[in-house]
Amino acid sequence: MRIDGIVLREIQLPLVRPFETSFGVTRHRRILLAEVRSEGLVGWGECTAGERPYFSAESTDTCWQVILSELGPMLAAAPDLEHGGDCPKLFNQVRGHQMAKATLENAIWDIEAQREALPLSTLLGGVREKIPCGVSLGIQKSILELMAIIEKELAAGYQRIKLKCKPGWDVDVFEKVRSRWPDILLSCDANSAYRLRDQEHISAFDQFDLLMIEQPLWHDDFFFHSSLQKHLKTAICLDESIRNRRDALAAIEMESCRIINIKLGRVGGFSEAIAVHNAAMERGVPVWCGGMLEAGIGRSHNIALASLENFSLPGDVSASARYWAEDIIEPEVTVTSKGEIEIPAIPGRGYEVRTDLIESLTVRKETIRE
Ligand code: OSB
Ligand code: MG
Repeated sequence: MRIDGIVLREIQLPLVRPFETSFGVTRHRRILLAEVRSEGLVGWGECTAGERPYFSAESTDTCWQVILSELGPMLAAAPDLEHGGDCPKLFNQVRGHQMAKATLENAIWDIEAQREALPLSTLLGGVREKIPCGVSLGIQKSILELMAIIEKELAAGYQRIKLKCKPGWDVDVFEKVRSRWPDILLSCDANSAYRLRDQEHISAFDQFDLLMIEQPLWHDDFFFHSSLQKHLKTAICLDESIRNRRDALAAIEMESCRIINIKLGRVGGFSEAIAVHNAAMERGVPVWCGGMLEAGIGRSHNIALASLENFSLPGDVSASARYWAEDIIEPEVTVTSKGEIEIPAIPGRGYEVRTDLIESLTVRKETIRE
């Protein structure tokens, strides 16, 4: 495919309510969108980097810089690009910067699905017609407020509740939630808030029958998660630590986790996400699709990815309205009363991009051509 041009832009979008994790509070998103034009088709990519480099080393601004100065020009000049799957090799010389790479690679898959007139999920090898959904609930001002939110999300049908946690917002919270809802699928996500000295404290989580404890220790660690997992009944799930297939293999081999969260941005795009998925499936390790407070384009890509067979646990991909007053796609993402998202069965990403709305939200824009 010939690349005719890439428009990189930043949009700003306020969240309907703040989202607090152990690493900070997000109120407004600054999201990069890549619009790749090729032979009459337009593919979209959404960058999942945070505003600050707190989840990983990348941020909205590092991605802007790397796409403009390195990856965008490489893509615009690519001699014989045919598939989304050709991108990792094309970008190989640039080390790291997975979220920046994913922004462009995913746009190429988006184009390829249109070119082949296949639903993106089918192009990726997906087998599901709908995906099971959970919600990720940020740290709240009080347990009472959290309980009210859980009540609402369960009534909406969501199949799993994930609680963000950190020292001081963990055991007491799990205790209250578990005693009110003894049977729900419940998990927690520490985003690396604990250290080895907390091992006894984390072991106390075992009494709450959690589906998993997500990323309790360092963002880049396998070794100490492996030793912690030996002391826990509850499965550890790794998020931040898994940047590629090799990481997944190491984590599985070392028994650093029993479940893997796959995020498109964190692993560098659809190709590597599929590779992580396959490696985990071959070894009997279930995966689920994580979220990064995406707007509609990223959300639609997550939905397509989660149609693959081994995405057997409810993920963090949920309805647009939980995050946005108005999403940048049409229709917005909705969840059935059974807590499922139906995978669009139409060619491409399955949702229209609202270009006028995007234009009005744009705060900076650059065009990249060969
Ligand atoms: O660790 O899964 C995470 C949001 C921002 C950064 C990291 C994480 C999250 C979430 C939200 O948990 C998931 C969502 O998009 O709903
Ligand atoms: Mg996480």
